[in-house]
Amino acid sequence: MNNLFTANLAEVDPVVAEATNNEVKRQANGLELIASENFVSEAVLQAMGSVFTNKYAEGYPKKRYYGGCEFADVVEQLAIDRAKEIFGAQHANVQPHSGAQANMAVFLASLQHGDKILGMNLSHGGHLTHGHPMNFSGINYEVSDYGVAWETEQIDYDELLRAAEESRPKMIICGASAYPRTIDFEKIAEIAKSVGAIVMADIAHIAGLVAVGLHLSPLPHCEFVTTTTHKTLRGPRGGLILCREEFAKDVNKAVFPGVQGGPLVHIIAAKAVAFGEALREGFKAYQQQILDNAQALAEELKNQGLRLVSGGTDNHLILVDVFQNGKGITGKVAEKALDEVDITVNKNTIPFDTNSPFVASGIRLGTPALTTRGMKEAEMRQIAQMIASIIREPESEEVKTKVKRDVAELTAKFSLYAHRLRGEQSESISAS
Ligand code: DSN
Repeated sequence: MNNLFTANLAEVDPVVAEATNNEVKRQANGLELIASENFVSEAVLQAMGSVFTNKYAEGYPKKRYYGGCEFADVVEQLAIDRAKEIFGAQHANVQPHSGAQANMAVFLASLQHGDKILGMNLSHGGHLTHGHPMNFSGINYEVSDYGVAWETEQIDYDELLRAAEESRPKMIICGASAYPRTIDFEKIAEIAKSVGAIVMADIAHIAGLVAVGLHLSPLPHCEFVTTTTHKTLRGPRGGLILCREEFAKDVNKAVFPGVQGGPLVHIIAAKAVAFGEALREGFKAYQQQILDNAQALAEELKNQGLRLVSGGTDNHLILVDVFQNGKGITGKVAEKALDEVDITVNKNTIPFDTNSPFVASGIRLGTPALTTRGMKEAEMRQIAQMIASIIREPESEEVKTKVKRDVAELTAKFSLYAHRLRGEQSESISAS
């Protein structure tokens, strides 16, 4: 037993160890362009893999249901204080296991079963938890939706006002998972006020940008702000709720015991580390580089003749219409062809899509992960050319061979977690 307890992963479980090593190689040797992914620092990885995973700590700092929580209290309080400082929030709950559970807790804290909600349509860039019929949000509440205008492919605030006046929701949900433009939280809050609704802003994708003032903050305008912690914010996989003090008690009760049991203390420790990183000098420059990279990628994709939904981007993500009303290829074909050359993207519906979500007319690209690796505008232009050549000729073995080689050459210049394969303890990832 002792041997097993102290042996390393490769000895105890070679299959999992091998899969883990293969995943390190996959991440290092490919171009990660999934807009919701990022690479955490070695310090965040270490906190996630710490002995805090052994600890039960139901409750909140200094008010726990279990003994032995004094160090769990240290990391949770640190995460709370840092989250409040980053976003200028009066209250933070750092326990949600995910963005979906953060959203679920806000619903529980502020709505009654069957209340009306108004959320952004998933196919226009919204999220499952914003009222999709297959999700708790669509099952337990009466949903209306809003979306983007046909001509601009940007949020139609007049239509949002009209929809709010018609449905008189108790809550408007804003924030998106595939929307490349700035969201006017102030205007949405004004609309909500005019119909007596509250607002939940889900900033999962743009949290890092909001943290450093490179996207408007919803905090002064919206009652509830939720986010994941692993996208632009570059922390561990998890959720976070921010609100004013007046809602603190209800939010805390909704998270625990409302929708969760024991918090993941190891993840909360890693959130504290990541939030500390976000407060350091360099994080704003990192976020600015994400934006600069997205601009460079978008411009070169357009130069290559590709159509971008809404014509471009204001944030970290780009939606490319690869289908072009049947003249091009589907998102599904594009995703697979790019995968074959080690460029990772996801197929994505575009507004008013005529293809199903499993096929989709678009692909979604984002720059947070490659920016963490240290890539800049020149690399983005090169990547845009690679993507365009694959989309133009997805069947060509000659093109695929060339692009795969180019990807290998590029990734070799920007090392990532290489020490993990060598079995070394730590080495920082390239950027920041
Ligand atoms: N799955 C996330 C994304 O990719 O945006 C949203 O939850």
